[in-house]
Parts: sequence; structure tokens; C-alpha cells
Amino acid sequence: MKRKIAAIVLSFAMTACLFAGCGKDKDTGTSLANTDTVDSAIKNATPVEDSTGYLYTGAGPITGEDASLKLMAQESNYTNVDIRKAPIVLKVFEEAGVTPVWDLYDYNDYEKLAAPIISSGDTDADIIKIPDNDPNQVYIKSGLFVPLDEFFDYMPNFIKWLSENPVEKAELTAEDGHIYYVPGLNVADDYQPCLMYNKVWLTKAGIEAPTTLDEFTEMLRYFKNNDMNGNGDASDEIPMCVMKEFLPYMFGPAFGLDLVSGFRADEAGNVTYAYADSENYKKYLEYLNGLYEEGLIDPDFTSWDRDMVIDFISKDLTGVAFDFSWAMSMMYSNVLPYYDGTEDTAFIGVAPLSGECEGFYIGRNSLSGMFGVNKKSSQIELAVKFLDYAMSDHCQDYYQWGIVGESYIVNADGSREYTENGNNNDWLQQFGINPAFVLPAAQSVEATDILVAPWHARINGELRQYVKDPWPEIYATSKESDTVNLYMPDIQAKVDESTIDFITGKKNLTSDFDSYISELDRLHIDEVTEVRQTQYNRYLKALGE
Ligand SMILES: [Ca+2]
Repeated sequence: MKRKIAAIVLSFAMTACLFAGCGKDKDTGTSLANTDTVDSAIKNATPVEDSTGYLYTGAGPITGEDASLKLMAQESNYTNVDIRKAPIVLKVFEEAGVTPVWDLYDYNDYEKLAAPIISSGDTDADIIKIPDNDPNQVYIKSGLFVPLDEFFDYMPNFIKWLSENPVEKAELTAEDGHIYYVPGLNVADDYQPCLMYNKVWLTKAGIEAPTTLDEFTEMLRYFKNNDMNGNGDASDEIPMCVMKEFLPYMFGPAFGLDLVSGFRADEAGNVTYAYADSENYKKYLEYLNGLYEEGLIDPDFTSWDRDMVIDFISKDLTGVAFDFSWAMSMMYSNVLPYYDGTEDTAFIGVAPLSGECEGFYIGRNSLSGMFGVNKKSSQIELAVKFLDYAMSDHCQDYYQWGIVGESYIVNADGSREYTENGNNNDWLQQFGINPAFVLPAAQSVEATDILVAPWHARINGELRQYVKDPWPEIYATSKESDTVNLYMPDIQAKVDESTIDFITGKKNLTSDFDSYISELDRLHIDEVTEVRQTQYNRYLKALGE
């Protein structure tokens, strides 16, 4: 069972597609300040001939001469896939007019193997995939990477994308005002974690899907006290089966808290730490402790993993789940004994719960695998142009769908579907679908939609409106990361332990909560919050506010 689930999740991660922007509209409507480096570079960029006299305007080929580029990146995470031979990857190089020279390292050990090479600068690769998103600017500070904004004349696709995605542009802007990486993209607003109800149980109970905490509690009581699964035993129902790591996603927003990111800025830009909110976080804990005391949260919930939740669901023991949206039709509904492929017999995603505050779901950051150009490369212009071409919409279409007539077909109405081969995951991986480990590929919502049940895709579209951005990804200075690394692990440990103790009643909310808050003070939460505030101010500046 476990193995199968891992495979499913992996295949989602790899085939699910996305597309740039993925339906996300993060434009804040604010005008971009043209005072900073990146914005003026975008504003002043004009396509110009390179040193060989070739003019690249965003489409392939990117050069008029025989050319090759050396890429340092990852092998596929599928051991039976040789990405060097994958048709989609070869197609992109072929259209670019460039021959790839590969310097690939094991997928799982990439960070361990690549980090020392990048830090020491001991590589002649022209293009390098960095092992993480460089949160502390370690690779940027190594001086190995070219500030891409100095080459924006050669990056028409990239600057268009940056202009259309101010949040990602701000996140990519380093502390020194330059942009060093071209990113791949995750789906960030679609298929995010959400609340799911057992539709058959709702129907049996004769109720609509609850949208408030009060209605929700009533529903749990009904599930607990009735023989929902009809096996003659009214005591074997587990009203909700949710792993503990999803409780913050599920209930925090009803109390106005983003307990997933932890840090959050209010409308005025003031940053606070949700777990140190002595009013709202206390109310959150009081609510969950109430559910626990009443037996509406199972006594064993802290030990549950996804396999156990799937096992409960397969035995028709529960009415409520909360997980990544993907689980809805692909891991939960499909194991229900009576699921027939329709919404009426499924675990269905629903709107978030509201309390004193209106509910929302928490999305994720979209920046994924990042690529930079080696400052020591003898062909920086070519490398920059290749990255620009490789992130273009034209190439994203290859990454997400493959090649027409081979991996997919276009119907008369313009819609697409995968061919029989395209629906074979092994074949599709070998074909090179979503090659994010070697190229700046974006996942696509549209290609995910056709992988899940039709009702699931429709529900995802309905839930997108509730998804809010998480705390942005902001580069840290070394002093900032020192402060965070010094204090945050102890704070996190304290929070994790106390949360469970308060929910289960091991700690008393009336007598012990104040000392919990003082303990966070003693662990220097103020200093960490101050760092987050400084970073957030920098982010707003890069955003043009
Ligand atoms: Ca029963």
C-alpha cells in the first residue's frame, strides 16, 4: 500500500503539469517603481544582436552558429529514465539550435554532490541548477552566478514573465537588487490542501456541507453518535480522520491565523507570529481542545499517517478528511467501498471553515528548481538566451504536454488529451514530461485536471478562490539567517510540543497558556519576528510598494 501511494504522489509531482502563472493572479495592482535595478533593467531592455551578430527575439533558434552548452543538473527521479534521451528535452535543444553537454548528478544526492562544487566554483558548466532555492544567498554570495538583469536584452521571455508576476519577481530579487536565477514553477493556488467530506455520510445525515465551526461541530457529533457506515455498530465511527500536520491548515484561518506559514503581515505590513497570538491562537486551541474532550478528535490522532487515514477511509469509518487536494479522488474516494466514480459517492472538497474570521486555504510558493549562469562560462550570452528560451511559454507547452501526435492529441474543439502512451506514466516519464530537474519547467493546472476525476477538477476550480498566498519566499542576509537559525528551532520545538499538549489537555489553557507565551518571549521570538519584519519590508520594496 505504502509503495503504491508513494508512486502516485511521485507521479503527481512529476506529471502534473502546470503552467506558468497557473491561473494565479498575484498582481497587486501597484505600479512598479522603476528606481531599482531589476525594474529599470526590464524597462530598458531591447533585443540586440549578440557578439556573433545574431538577433534572438524569444523564439528558437537562439544562435546562428554551431553551439553547445554544458548543463549541471539532476538525473531523473525515475531510475529507468535517461533524461539525456528524452524526446521532449531533445526537442527543446534542437529548436534552440544547441547541443547539450550533460553534467548530471543523482537526483536524491544532488544537494550533497552539487553544493560543494557550486560553493567552490569548481565547474565549467555554463548553466547550473542550484540544489535549493538558495534561501540564505549562499550560492549568490559565492560569486559564481551572473546577475541576469545585466543581460535582459537577451531575455525577452523572462522579462515579460517577471513583469506579469510581481510577487515572483520580488521573491527572486536578491538583497543586492539583482536577479540571479530563472525558476521552475509549482502549481501554487490549485490542488492545495483542503477540507473534504464523505458525501454519502452527508446525504445520510441529511445536511449540507458545513461552512462554519458551529455547524462543523454539530456534524461531528452526528457522525459520532450514529451508525453512519451501517454495520450495526454505532460506536465504530471516527468523526474526522485528519493527520495532525493538517490541523493548522484546517482550523487556523477561522481564527484569522496562518499557522502554516507562522509569520504573516497584516494590511499595514506589520509582521506577527501566529503561534504567539495570545488571543486568537488561544481560541484556536480552546476549540480543538473542546473537540478532543468530547471525543470528536480521536485520542490517537497524533500517531496517524496517510496510510492509516486511507485504511480508515477504505473501511468506511470516517466522514471528514483534510489533505492535499490530490488525495480527494486519487487516494481517498477511490478506496471507499461504494465509490462509483461520481461525486455523490466520493470524498468531496468543500469551502474552508469560517469562525469569527472568514475561512481561507493556504497555498504555497510557486518558485521551484532554479537555474543560474556560470560567470566563468565563455558563452554567457548563449547560456542566458538558452535559459530564456527554455522558460518560454512555447517550451512550457512541451514540458506539460509533450509532442502533439505522440503524447497528446488536440480535439476538434481545441481541447487536449493524452494519447494511450501519454496515459502510461512510465512511457510519459521516459518521454521527458515535466523535466524540472534539467530545465525551468512549470507545472500546469490544465494537465492536472485531466489526470483527476472530472468532478475533482471542477471542485478544484471552485476552491481556487479561497486560496491565499503563504508567507513569501524572501532571501535572507547571513545575519538574518544566523538569528533565525539560532532561535527558531527551539521556538518551533516549543510550539509543536505545546500545541499537542493544549489540544489533549495535558497542559491547561486557563493556567498554562500565559507561561507558554512568556516562554516564547524567553526564546527570543521578538528578535526572529523583527528579522521577518525587515525581510518583509525588503520584499515590499522589491514589489514596488
Ligand atoms: Ca458503524
